[in-house]
Amino acid sequence: MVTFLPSRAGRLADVPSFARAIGGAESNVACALAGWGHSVRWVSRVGADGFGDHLVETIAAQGVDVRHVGRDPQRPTGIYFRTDGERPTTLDGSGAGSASGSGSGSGSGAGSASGPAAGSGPGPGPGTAEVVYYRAGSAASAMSPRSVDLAAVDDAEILHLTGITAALSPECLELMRVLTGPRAGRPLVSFDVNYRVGLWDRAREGSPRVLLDLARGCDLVFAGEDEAAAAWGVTGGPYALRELLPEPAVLVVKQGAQGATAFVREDAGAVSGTDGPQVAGGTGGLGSPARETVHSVPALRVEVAGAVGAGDGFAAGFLSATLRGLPVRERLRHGHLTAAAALTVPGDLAEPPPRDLADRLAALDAGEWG
Ligand code: KDG
Repeated sequence: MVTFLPSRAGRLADVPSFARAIGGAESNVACALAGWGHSVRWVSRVGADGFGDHLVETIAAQGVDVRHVGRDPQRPTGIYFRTDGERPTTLDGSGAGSASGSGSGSGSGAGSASGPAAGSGPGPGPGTAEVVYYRAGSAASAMSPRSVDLAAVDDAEILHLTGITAALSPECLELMRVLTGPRAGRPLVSFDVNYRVGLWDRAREGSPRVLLDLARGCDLVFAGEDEAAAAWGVTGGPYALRELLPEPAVLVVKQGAQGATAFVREDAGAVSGTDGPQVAGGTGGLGSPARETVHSVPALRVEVAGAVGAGDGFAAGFLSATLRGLPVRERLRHGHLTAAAALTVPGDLAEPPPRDLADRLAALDAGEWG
């Protein structure tokens, strides 16, 4: 998506101008991974318009393979505007707790409307950030199992998806069901729940409950405690969420200011870790509870310039470290470090921390972290 960032804080109605930037959860993750030299492909659809050109050119310039990004001559590229709250924001490195937070919290605050201004209701009070989407009927919303080349999607070690795509249209939801479903040659599937309140119409089929079904089909799931509460009504901490979502071999629960907790099943294959205490989990399905390790890492505290995109940074850091086979604790730390980098810039896209520095920080002793 093209993102418009406000020139100053205040209500959308009062902001005089906006700067163009790029956003979009999946492409944010792709750019961060490419920044560390991973080979990354972004598969999507944008309009055959100037905004589409801008997205494709900018994302390609980050080193991402964009050859499978379709151009739609009939539909526009999705865009959105957002505002900054009036209240200064101080966040932990996980990105939780802001009006628009998208960090190691869930980012579920983003989103007030899926079409032009629809549903945004009365103006927000001071301190409340607004997000207004103009994406109903966008090129991306027309993606479907027919328009996406499955071979291009599956030609990867890890396929990363987010719940935002599922909310865009019934066709997109159908695509997400295919991508998270069983099929020959499926790579490991990673899924960031990314519950965006404004994109879901609870009344129609496809309420956020559908995100739970999609998550159950994936190998590695990122979920914020706050979004799990909002979307599925589950409260009670990471173990309660694990109980609700026992299927993924790896479940990362983002706990905002507290940090993040990863549950990693022993039989997780390529995404399993070797470190951490073994605990018996009731997660192995009928009759055979799988054993799993549980790891918690506190978040970092940083000065926040903008919270949106921090959750994508977290996912990118965790995925990069997973691809490199690092211990689970270090995967979580890479997640926090990359989220922290995203929090310190106003837009979604931040330069990821240099890899050697991040590796050194991620390997610190427990007492030195934070
Ligand atoms: O995670 C950041 C995204 O929320 C933002 O870039 C825009 O993809 C977006 C969305 O639909 O909210």
